[in-house]
Amino acid sequence: MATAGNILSQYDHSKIPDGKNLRIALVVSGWNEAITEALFMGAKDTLLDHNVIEDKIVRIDVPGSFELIYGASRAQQMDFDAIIAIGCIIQGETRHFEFISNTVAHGIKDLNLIGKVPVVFCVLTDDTIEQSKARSGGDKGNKGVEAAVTALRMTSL
Ligand code: DLZ
Repeated sequence: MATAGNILSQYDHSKIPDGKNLRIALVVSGWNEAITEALFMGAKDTLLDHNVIEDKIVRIDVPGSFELIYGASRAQQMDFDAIIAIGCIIQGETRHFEFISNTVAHGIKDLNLIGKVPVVFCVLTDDTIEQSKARSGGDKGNKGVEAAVTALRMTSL
């Protein structure tokens, strides 16, 4: 699933729905914090740029990516128009990476099938921290920006 030539951080601003009446939750994992903070800031700045009111951007912190499912599930019970799940899972020496990555992807997919509020998947699953840096404000863009644009688009379905 190559993403070359599809860096969505560069997009046509005018084609994105206005955010002034929206309430968006950002569920943020604490693992690989420097990366998830950069993703969070990319997402938040993009929402502000599209007129979402700062008080209506609500951050919910969870310990790790595995807990994004529960955090997003709780957020679906609240009054949000969209939810962004932000995490960074980096390959280690064991198979933990696969279990967490697959579980989080399936968990968030399930929330989208069951719940009424769309949950956007902003979880990096990289082999190295360098790859994650490149995707959180480096030469591959910032996936937090892309997630915010996706969330805004999903609210208008
Ligand atoms: C345990 C673990 C490991 C090994 N690696 C990561 C990671 O790269 N990224 C991440 O977000 N979380 C990791 N975790 C923590 C799990 O997501 C979870 O928080 C714990 O297993 C407790 O449920």
